[in-house]
Amino acid sequence: MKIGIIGLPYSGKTTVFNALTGATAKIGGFGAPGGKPHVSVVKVPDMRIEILAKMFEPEKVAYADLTFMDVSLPKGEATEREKDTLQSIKNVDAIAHVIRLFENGKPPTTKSDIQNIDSELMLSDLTVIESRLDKIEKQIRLGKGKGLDDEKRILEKCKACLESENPIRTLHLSEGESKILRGFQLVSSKPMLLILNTGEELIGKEIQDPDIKTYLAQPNTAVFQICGKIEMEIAQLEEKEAHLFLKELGIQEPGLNRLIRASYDLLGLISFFTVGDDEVRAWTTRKGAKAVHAAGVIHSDIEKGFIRAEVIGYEDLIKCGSLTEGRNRGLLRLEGKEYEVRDGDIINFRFNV
Ligand SMILES: Nc1nc2c(ncn2[C@@H]2O[C@H](COP(=O)(O)OP(=O)(O)OP(=O)(O)O)[C@@H](O)[C@H]2O)c(=O)[nH]1
Ligand SMILES: [Mg+2]
Repeated sequence: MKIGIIGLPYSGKTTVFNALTGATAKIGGFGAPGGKPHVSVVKVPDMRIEILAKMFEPEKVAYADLTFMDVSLPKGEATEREKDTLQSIKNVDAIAHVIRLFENGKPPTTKSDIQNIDSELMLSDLTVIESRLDKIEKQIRLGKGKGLDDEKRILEKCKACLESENPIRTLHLSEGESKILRGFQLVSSKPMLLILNTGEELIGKEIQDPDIKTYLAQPNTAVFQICGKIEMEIAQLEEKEAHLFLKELGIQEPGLNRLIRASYDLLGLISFFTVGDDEVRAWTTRKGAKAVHAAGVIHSDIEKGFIRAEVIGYEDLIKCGSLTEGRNRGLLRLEGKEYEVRDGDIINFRFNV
């Protein structure tokens, strides 16, 4: 999974990026050298993996991972920077928009910052959609419009949404409609995590801002609060020291852990596990995914050759202490293709290639 961090200049994108990933990218100096976004891959912390590793003592332990991309771009023409930013986030799964809530001589301008970035995203999508609709109409005039009806209808629906100044993520789309739109990589259709980057004085206090509340009521939108500056400093300490520091400041959990939960919720993701002497591993899939699709997360051959899934819930396995005991108690059971995977399921896929 990939999350693109965007925001206005000096909102603290790189600071937040460093806080979340432990990277040491340069602050106040735009992007990485060469004009590329900063990229960092972090493992998704999960206590369950650690406990399963104790039970199975595997050769290898693999966590799910998450890629962050900080799209702080080099100084240049404002329009060029915008274009590059939009290009960079076309293939992310979610957008994290960093908003300055700390004072930097000027008080925060939350509402206009949110609107500013959203307008950019919407304008970019509108251009893509209008250009495609023009082409479709031309095809229709030439009598070659067969099979383009669905695409035209859904693009018109998106266009109307954008023209009423709502991002596409606020539309309720069917599975089929989403599929048609996927190829366009529309940036305002991506789930949005608003990152409220606060000053130290707001650590542990929930921000009460009516503009943020209104925004939050939209579908596919979530809010996450962090004091980027402090958490960046903490992320650069040794683990033990970091714990002490967090405690002292009254921060319950490092930003990364909280952010991961927020993004899993926002994206409707769950984890399932595969276990064995060779490897204990976490995988990510969507809430509501069927066993056969979860198999496809591991390998397309397992999806194609799916026979059955042997499943036990995480809590059940812990209660039983082993797979054998789980089987004896009937908690480790066989499920078919249509079984809906639950968060924490431990699965062994039986398949045929
Ligand atoms: N007080 C305070 N200052 C912060 C915080 N986060 C960032 N800053 C300061 O804001 C300035 C810009 O931070 P960056 O992280 O470089 O911001 P950016 O959004 O990546 O900036 P560009 O890449 O240049 O667009 C720096 O001077 C930071 O020290 C914060 O939480 N509190
Ligand atoms: Mg930056």
